[in-house]
Amino acid sequence: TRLILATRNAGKITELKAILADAGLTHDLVGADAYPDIPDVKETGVTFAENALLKAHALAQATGLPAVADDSGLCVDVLGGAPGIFSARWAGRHGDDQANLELLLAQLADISDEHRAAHFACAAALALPDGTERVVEGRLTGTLRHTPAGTNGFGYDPILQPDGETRTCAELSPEEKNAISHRGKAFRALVPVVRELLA
Ligand code: ITT
Repeated sequence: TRLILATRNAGKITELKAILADAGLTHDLVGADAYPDIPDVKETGVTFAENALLKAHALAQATGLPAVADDSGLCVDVLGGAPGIFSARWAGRHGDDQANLELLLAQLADISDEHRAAHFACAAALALPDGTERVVEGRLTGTLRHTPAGTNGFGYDPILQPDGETRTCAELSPEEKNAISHRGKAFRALVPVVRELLA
């Protein structure tokens, strides 16, 4: 059966296909980019979980198929958790990863290494056309570099160095990132729920 990945972020779609297939899910995984006529839902929630549920429900309703959604972001301790749910549009234009990363580095320019703790957060939601919903969350903690390093991944990956690592997320292989990432943890926790509800 078909399972919609309710996101148009290419970086997320690549990671989700690998994470879900590695976890043994045999569904036909189709990104929301395959449904260009379905409008983007307004992300009016105030938490990752609320926004993930909004996106999953919108796609499940519009397609009549089960849908999973990812709402995620980077939370910086010294900024009180910002950019958080605003991570995709921190510098103003939605999805401008380069501008978002550069603005954040500029805002943290005077912050010393011992105060650069941050984490990636991901809420993974499942919605069925009948309105059934589930949501689980995952985190990856680390510290923020002063300069970007690495070319893998997307978004803020070049500046987040996971705890216990000497490399940034963008210097990890896709397999290494998925094994420890917020997204890997959240969606691996969602897999048994998908299995149970879509049996
Ligand atoms: P969809 O709503 O279509 O899923 P989006 O990019 O708008 O796509 P979000 O609102 O969840 O998704 O924003 C997530 C942002 O957080 C994303 O644009 C990145 O800047 C950042 N982010 C999330 N996960 C990340 C990761 O694994 N590595 C680096 N940055 C990440």
